[in-house]
Amino acid sequence: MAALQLPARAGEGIVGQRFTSGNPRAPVDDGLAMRPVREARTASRAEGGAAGRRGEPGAPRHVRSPDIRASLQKSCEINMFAHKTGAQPVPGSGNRPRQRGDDLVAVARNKGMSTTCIPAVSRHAGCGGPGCWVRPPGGRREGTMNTNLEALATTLGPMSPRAVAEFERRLDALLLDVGRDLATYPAISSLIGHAGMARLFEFNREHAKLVRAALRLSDFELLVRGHAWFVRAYQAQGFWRSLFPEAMLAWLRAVQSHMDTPTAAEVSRVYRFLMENDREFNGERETAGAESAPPTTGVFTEALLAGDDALCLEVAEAVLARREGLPVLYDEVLAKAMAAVGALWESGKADSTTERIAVGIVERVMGMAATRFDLHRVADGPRAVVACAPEEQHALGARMVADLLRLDGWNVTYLGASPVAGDLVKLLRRQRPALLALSVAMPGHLVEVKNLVGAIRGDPALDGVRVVLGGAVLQLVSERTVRGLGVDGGARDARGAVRAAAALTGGDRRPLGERLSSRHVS
Ligand code: B12
Repeated sequence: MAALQLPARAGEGIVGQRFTSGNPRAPVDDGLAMRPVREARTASRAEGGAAGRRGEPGAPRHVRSPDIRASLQKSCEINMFAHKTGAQPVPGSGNRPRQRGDDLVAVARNKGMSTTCIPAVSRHAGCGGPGCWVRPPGGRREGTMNTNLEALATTLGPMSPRAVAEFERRLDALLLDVGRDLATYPAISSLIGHAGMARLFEFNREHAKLVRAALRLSDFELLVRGHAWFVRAYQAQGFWRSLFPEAMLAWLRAVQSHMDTPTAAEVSRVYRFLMENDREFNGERETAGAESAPPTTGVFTEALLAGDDALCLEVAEAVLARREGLPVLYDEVLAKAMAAVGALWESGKADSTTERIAVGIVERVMGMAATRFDLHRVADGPRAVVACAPEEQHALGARMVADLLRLDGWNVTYLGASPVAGDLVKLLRRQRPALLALSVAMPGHLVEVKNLVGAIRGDPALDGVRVVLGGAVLQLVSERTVRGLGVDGGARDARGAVRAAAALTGGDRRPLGERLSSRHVS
């Protein structure tokens, strides 16, 4: 097999192609994250890689190891179970190759649940195809409020490095001032409705991080998308529409009183823009946030929202019984169910307890799933550190990436949520891993990524560390912005993370499924 031609580390103009997803319709879905599309496709066919699905020409033959036989038997049992309980036999148990979702059809019917939602599990994040409700990578819909404002917002930048630095330096003082200003505003309690002051302060803090990210990364489209999200989501949390221009006015005043005149003038442009276009940021008219309305949910999601941990575990077992069960469970069932939970929270249809219960159940499911595979440290495997970005609390995705890398033979150190940047760099110096995988959900934390990557690049001892980025934030930011962070690559799901890791570090080129199935223990 021809050796992979890896492009130089940065700036070869293929960042978009480095970003892999499990999506069969995505430009590159073959684990060859670093190659140009045409080359990657050809090689993928030659390797009988992920492009060759079962039953298709060029697909790898199904290796019937005892483990896989056990899995198949388990799937058959589920089909038989559904059959006996009077449900339709699961299609595909005969001649047709089994489809993703079949096992779930069986479980759902057995539970007397609707099956119309099942296809949700067979769709990949960001494919933009019918039924896909996750924003396609960098995608937005033409003619929406966002598109117009995003175009307009590009005229805001770039800001001078001095203005950006001063805004960052004064951020705590600005936050205090804005908080005080709004808290003493006579009508504040009517403006924040039932949300409470804590929510208002959270809004101020998150807003500050967003503006800081827009300024530092010079991405004003991100500012528009982020602010549109705030207006939509915080209204659903109880804020009144008219709070937003009031809050922007408080920021403008604080900027003008705390910053030097020339730099204040630059940053004021941002606040004037947000105030002048306030009516355009009306949550009602915001349609680009397609993620807020999943048309399909799925059995797992229904069970998760109902807090039915037993059913969640049952569905997960059914998914695990398939080939590539763990990656499918992670990327297509758990991640999508959690995105649906988030969409409901964002639109005010689910509260924070539903979200926390869902996190707890997903953690249990992951704990169960991990016992079915050999995830022990591979002493002689390549080393990886997997962590959230500093300040980032969304850790489930990072944990999934850590599990799949372990499954793929990596020797993983998992740090989880919110690592301290300086300590992370010290750990990298001690361990000298081949890979650092960083997970980010909130756009504000991209500044932390940029700082961290800067520290790594500036340290000769860390020359060999490749950095891959992933997480929900990739649905919000442009390729240009990701490129500007200095990372080596990335992917939109956990399977893509494994492929990108292999591609970046010259790892195993066998098809992912083949590599993963060799570590199935039950
Ligand atoms: C659960 C949750 C929380 C939990 C997290 C608990 C935990 N232990 O992780 C808690 C309650 C702490 C939380 C807090 C907040 N959250 Co929250 N949260 C979520 C929710 C519902 C699910 C996240 C999740 O676990 N998803 C499942 C994982 C598996 O998905 P994932 O991270 O995307 O990972 C997949 C891929 O991205 C990829 N991947 C992930 N990491 C990596 C890394 C690499 C290297 C690679 C290659 C790939 C990769 O593989 C994974 C598997 O496919 C999301 C909704 C959503 N759409 O994501 C909101 C969401 C992310 N949260 C949101 C917000 C606003 C917040 C809060 C500000 C407010 C709040 N009260 O909820 C705080 C901020 C916390 C902080 N500073 O980080 C918003 C962010 C919106 C935005 N545009 O900024 C979201 C999108 C909700 C929404 N729809 O509005 N949250």
